Amino acid sequence: MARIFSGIQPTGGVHLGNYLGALRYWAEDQRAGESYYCVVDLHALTVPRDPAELRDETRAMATLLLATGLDPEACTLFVQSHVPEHPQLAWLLECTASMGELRRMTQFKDKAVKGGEEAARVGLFTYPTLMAADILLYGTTHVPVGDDQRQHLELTRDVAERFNGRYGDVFVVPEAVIPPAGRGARIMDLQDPTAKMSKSAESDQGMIGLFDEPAVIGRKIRRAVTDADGGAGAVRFDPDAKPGVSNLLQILAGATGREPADVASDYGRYGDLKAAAAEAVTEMLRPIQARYRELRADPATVDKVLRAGAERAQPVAAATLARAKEAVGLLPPR
Ligand code: ATP
Ligand code: LTN
Repeated sequence: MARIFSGIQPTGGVHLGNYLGALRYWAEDQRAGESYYCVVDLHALTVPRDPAELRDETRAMATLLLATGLDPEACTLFVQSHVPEHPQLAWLLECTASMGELRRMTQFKDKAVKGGEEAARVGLFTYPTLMAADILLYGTTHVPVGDDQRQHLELTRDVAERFNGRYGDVFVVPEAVIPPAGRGARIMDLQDPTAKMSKSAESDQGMIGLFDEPAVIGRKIRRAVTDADGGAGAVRFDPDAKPGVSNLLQILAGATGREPADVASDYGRYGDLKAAAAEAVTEMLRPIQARYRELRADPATVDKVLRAGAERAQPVAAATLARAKEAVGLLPPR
C-alpha cells in the first residue's frame, strides 16, 4: 500500500502556487494510501521568526489544511515538533549526508544569499536532512510536492540509499510525485512570469494569496504581465514564447480541472482570458475561505485534530528511529 507524506511550512501568505502545485493534490489523494501531512514548524526556524507569530501561524496552517479538505478520519495531520523523532533522525542523516551535496542545494544558495552565507543559520544548510527525516520516518513511498522540491527529494533518496548500503535495509526509498508541467507544477509570478510565485517575492502584486478578496484577485489578474506582444497576440499555451499568457492558462485550467492547451482555444483575447481566470480562481477559493473562517473560530477542534495526529504518527516514527539507531550501532538503554 502507498504511504504518502508531505509537509508545508507555517508561513502566512499561502498562495495559489502552493495550492495548485501541492495542497490541492493532498486533499485529492489523501485516501490513495496511508497518508501523513505535516506542518513543519522546525523548518520555519531556519529563518528569523517571531515566536508568537510562529505559534499562531502553525495553528493557522493546520486550519487551512483542514479547510482545503483534509479529513482527519482519512489522513494523519500533525505538527512536526510534536513528534520528537524528526530532529533525532535528522542527526543520523546529517551524519550520512556530505557537505558537498548539501552545498549544491539551490534552495540554500537562493535563501543564503539574501542575508549573506556567513550569517545564514546552520539549520538553513541542514534543512534537507530534516526534510529527509520527515519523509523516511514513515516508510514513505510517495511525496507529493511542487517542482521546486525535486532536488530535495533526490537528496532524500541518495541519503536513504547510502544509509541502507552502509547499515542494512532500514529505509524505504521514496518517490517524488510532481504535477505534470502545465498542471500546477510551477505557477509563476503574475508580475514576472519567469520567476515562480513565491511568498518571499519582493512585491505581493504577483502573488494571489489564498485569502485574497475577489476584488483583489480580479485586480492582480487584470494587471498580470502578458507577453511582449501586448494585447494583440494569440491566446496559446507556450510557456517558453508566452510565459505570462501560459501562466494564466495554467491557472484557469487548474481552477477548472482542464488542460491549459484545451482552455486556450476558448479565448481570443487576453482580456477575456483574464476575466475568466479571475472568476474561476475566486470560485475555487470561496468555499475554502468560508470553511477557514468557521474553523478559525474554533481553535480547540483544530488542536484536538493535531493532538490525535501526533499520537498516531509518533509510534510509526519511533519504530523507524529505533531501527535506524540500532543499525548505526547506538547502544540501546537497558
Ligand atoms: P518560499 O516562497 O519561501 O520559497 P514557497 O512559496 O515555495 O516558499 P513552501 O512552503 O516552501 O512555499 O512550499 C509548499 C509547497 O508548495 C511545496 O510542495 C512546494 O513545492 C509548492 N510550491 C511552492 N511554490 C509553488 C509554485 N509557484 N508553483 C507550484 N508549487 C509550488
Ligand atoms: N521543504 C518543503 C517543506 C517540507 C516537506 C517535507 C515537503 C519539509 N519537510 C517533507 C515534503 C516532505 C518546502 O519547502 N516546501
